Amino acid sequence: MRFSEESLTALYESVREQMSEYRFIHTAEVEKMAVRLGNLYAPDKLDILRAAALLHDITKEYGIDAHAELIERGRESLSALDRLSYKTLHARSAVELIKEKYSEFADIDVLDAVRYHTTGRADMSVCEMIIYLADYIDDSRRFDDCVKLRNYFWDAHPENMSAEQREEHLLRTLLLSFDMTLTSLVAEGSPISAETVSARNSIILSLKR
Ligand code: DGI
Ligand code: FE
Ligand code: FE
Repeated sequence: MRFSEESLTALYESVREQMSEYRFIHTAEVEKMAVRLGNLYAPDKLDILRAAALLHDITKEYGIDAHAELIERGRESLSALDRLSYKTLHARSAVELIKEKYSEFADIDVLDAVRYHTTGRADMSVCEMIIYLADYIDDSRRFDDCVKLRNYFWDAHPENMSAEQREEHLLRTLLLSFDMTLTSLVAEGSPISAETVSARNSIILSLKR
């Protein structure tokens, strides 16, 4: 274990103080779901997954200026398109806040899982996929797409699959999630980040191999 039980408990309490009760309930549920998925896909990375889950939305309730300040402090720039896709900014500002304030958890696997939890990206690591999916299907989510994806994933009983089938099932579940997200972003006239498009294309390629 890279992160001790005590440090994860302290992180849980610290994160609770940083956000609204509503956001914390979601965060705690993402941690639980990440552990469930981790037991299936990455049992040696449960501590990484718990830290990433607890930290993934740490800046979700910040305004756009606070996101911009953190992101620019991390020597990254914000395009006009980034500002328009403001719902994706918290994943980038969270990475900077982790480096500044929670440096003990600033492990590359944690940072990347947080960084890509909203948009995904091409060739996602197993930790990135688990945090992305746990965030989508945590048990507190009631939106139709979330319920649909949760049922799609669990009703197939991944725990009974071979390693190969289980891997493919994860990719198919992510593909469905990107299809649903892209469909709703298009329906509302929102910009689509290039990372979301690359993530979907990359999964389609992986499934063809
Ligand atoms: O932070 P959460 O609410 O837990 O979930 P999240 O980090 O997955 O954020 C979801 C929001 O982000 C949702 O309103 C859709 C939006 N989003 C996801 N991908 C993109 C996006 N918005 C834009 N503009 N472009 C994207 O590619
Ligand atoms: Fe988020
Ligand atoms: Fe979230």
